[in-house]
Amino acid sequence: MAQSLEQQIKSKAIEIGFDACGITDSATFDKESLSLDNWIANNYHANMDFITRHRDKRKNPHLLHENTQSIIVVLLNYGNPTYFTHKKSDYSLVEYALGEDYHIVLKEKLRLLTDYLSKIFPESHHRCFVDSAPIFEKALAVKAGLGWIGKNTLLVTKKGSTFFIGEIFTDIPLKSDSPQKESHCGSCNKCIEACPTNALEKPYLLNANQCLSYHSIERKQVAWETDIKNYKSKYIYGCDLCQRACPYNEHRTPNTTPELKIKKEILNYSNSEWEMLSEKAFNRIFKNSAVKRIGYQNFKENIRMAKGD
Ligand code: B12
Repeated sequence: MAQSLEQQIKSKAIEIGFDACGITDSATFDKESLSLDNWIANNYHANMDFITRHRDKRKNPHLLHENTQSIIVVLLNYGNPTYFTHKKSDYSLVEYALGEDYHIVLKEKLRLLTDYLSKIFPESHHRCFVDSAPIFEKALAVKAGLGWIGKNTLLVTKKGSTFFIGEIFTDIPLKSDSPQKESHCGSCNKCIEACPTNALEKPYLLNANQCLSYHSIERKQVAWETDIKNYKSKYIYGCDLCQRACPYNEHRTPNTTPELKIKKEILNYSNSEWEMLSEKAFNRIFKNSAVKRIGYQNFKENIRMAKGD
């Protein structure tokens, strides 16, 4: 039997290297917008001003890309489960940052998929996004049937949560997948218990002011805020504690994307090599990495904090 158009698109996405692909419509995000407004009103977003802007576009996908009929959502596995047992240093970077910048890696793959769409529908228009636009990316993935929102607020699948989310807004009308209706977290609260700063105030609610990932990646100034300084963590970039505690991540498979493999210095550097890291070495190691975005000074400060100086 011939494959449906939707099946062909999904097969192509897998052929390109994505791990999952689902399709959903472009309806407005009314419920999620309300949650976001409350979240911001409670100042849970800390200093992430970008999240307070373009809320109209976040709510209504049509304002982001005119005539959007369908949204193709993809997942890309970034898991590197052997990192912890193989690394030489006590310090850690989060798994998503061990290889090259995911924004670029995903966008290149998404472009291959839009080339394919344009071949079938030469008159069609598309836009690709990865973590850089006002979009409810996790909610979109749930709507496209790819997983559920876990108590750690991340998109979780039965194969774990170490997946990036990317999407294509297109004016091609496509049949939507059934949304994932239920959470499979059950009575498990391991992610909440694992957070050393109680950033997960309750299931599904993250207070960024308390989140070590926020502080180590998104803070504007070099110095850490005094009230968070007491929490010792060996992470020098981001934090994966709530993900590592998740039982669904126990059996996650290593990613198969060459660009997301662990850079050799990240694996082989000793404590003292990280502590003595020069700006030149920082720029070389993190040349094509998302880590470069935080800058040398903030990265050094993260190392100083992790060392406990
Ligand atoms: C801002 C942001 C952050 C902030 C805030 C995190 C957060 N939870 O919002 C900080 C800097 C802390 C952060 C950290 C991380 N991030 Co981030 N981040 C984002 C970003 C840009 C926006 C997220 C957002 O909209 N937050 C606003 C709040 C309101 O949203 P929310 O917490 O999801 O709230 C929703 C739910 O709580 C839900 N809700 C509320 N109540 C209830 C009740 C129930 C029962 C249910 C089911 C739902 C529910 O409604 C809310 C609105 O949708 C997205 C990209 C994007 N455009 O979506 C990436 C994104 C979420 N981040 C990502 C990653 C990888 C991370 C880190 C793992 C990185 C790291 N290792 O350090 C950590 C994880 C920390 C965590 N537990 O969330 C990935 C997650 C992929 C996945 N599998 O889910 C994303 C999707 C980027 C991408 N394209 O791949 N991030």
